[in-house]
Amino acid sequence: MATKSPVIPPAPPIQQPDREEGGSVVLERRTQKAKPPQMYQVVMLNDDYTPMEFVVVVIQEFFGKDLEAATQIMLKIHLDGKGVCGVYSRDVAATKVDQVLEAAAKAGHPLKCVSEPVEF
Ligand code: TYC
Repeated sequence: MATKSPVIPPAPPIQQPDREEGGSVVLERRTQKAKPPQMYQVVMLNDDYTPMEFVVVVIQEFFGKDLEAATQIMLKIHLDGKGVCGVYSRDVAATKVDQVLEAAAKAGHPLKCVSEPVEF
């Protein structure tokens, strides 16, 4: 006696989510992208009195440079009249300026630096 195998009905087709023609989904573009924050460079100024060694130590201490990099920056300031020691957010740059001016005043040197917005 032959046994009949059960008849399995075909599975219904799987419903796909609605898509644009070509299968791509278009996301709405934002009208305006967020601007990156304005950055500030701390510029140190040359003078005739502050010892080179003091400037190198200050650049190492407050701008995280090694001896080699700090010496290069100091020499650039000495030769060109000014040089960038670092680039930071506005508040951090202002703090760096305060720290340098305080250290210089304490040591009796006229060393000056300023912070200015970075142009791009
Ligand atoms: N010109 C100074 C000198 O000959 C050295 C110096 C370098 C001073 C950089 C300030 O920001 C400065 N002793």
